[in-house]
Amino acid sequence: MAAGQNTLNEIREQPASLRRLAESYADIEELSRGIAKRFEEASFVGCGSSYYAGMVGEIFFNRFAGMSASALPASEFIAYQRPTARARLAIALSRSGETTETVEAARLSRKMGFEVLALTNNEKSTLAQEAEYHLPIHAGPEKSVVMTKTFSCLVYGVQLLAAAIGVAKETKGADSFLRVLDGVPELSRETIAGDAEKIQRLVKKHLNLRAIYLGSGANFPVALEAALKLRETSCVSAETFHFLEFRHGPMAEVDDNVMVIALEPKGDSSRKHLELLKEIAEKKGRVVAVTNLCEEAEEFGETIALPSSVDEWISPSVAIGPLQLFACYYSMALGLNPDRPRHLTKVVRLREPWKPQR
Ligand code: F1P
Repeated sequence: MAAGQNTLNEIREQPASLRRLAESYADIEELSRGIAKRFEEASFVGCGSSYYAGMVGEIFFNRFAGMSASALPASEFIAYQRPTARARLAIALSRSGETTETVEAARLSRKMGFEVLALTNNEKSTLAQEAEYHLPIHAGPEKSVVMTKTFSCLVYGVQLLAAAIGVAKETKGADSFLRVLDGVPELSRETIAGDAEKIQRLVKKHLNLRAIYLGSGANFPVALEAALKLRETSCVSAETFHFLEFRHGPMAEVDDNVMVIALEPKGDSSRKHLELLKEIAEKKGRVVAVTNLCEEAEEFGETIALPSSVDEWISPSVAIGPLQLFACYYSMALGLNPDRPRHLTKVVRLREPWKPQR
């Protein structure tokens, strides 16, 4: 199979994976009601892309599920998390369900008296077997080392779960958000079926520039994931900042050797974000905005279009698609194979699992 074909296929398969997930989560009300009743806090843990999906989960749980939530890389959770008096659910995210730190974080959670909910793409995995609750993400097999459709499914899974818990708790806005989430598979299809040739042209135009990604709110972890995709597939460095933090230092880096990829679905802070992007362009930075505010953004930069109905809340499981394509084409343009990046393995297993001294 040609280099990159697995990754490309898996990116394109994600609307179907998301649809399968939506169908299978149609009956999560009972689990959600149980969580709503029994737990006050949620701790998301994972590694790499799965950790970033957990960061998305933190934001949606705080916003819609009416639970106080936090996210940590599994290794940091093992090192620094302490028991709490409040009823806590640990939510462990992992494509493989076998990553050493994530499995150990789940075991430690249970020792500390938390219960564990696992979201994985492998029902037979250690994590799925050891957790009190397991929600499969139904992404289908992923051959590429890098996560694409599994990331989108993890994100969509935590969005659906947050909304369903919110409905059980009668949290403001949860009901209508759950209905809007129905549209995600179709919006993802529309977005990915967009102008692939344009993305390839943008890659050629911006190859070998320094890469900076910007995002805000629930789209900040998506910007982290987009940058990680570029790093993993193309072996280049890529930084990520919260939108308006960019003026507080990083702006000094901007010149015509810098591309700024901005994740800007319409949202409450769009006007402020567009002002910043304009300033970056005035300093000769090359702006590429993933946005549905195309008319405004095209005054100073290039755009990758999002469907008009995608707002900042629905965006995380939709807008990542074209950025995955960008990273994949970038890698191929450099003559690399995004399916099997150097130095990376699909599952990180530590030879001697690190156990905290407690
Ligand atoms: C986590 C992960 C992946 C990454 C790489 C190594 O895996 O960090 O995000 O792509 O292949 O492992 P998992 O716990 O989600 O299986």
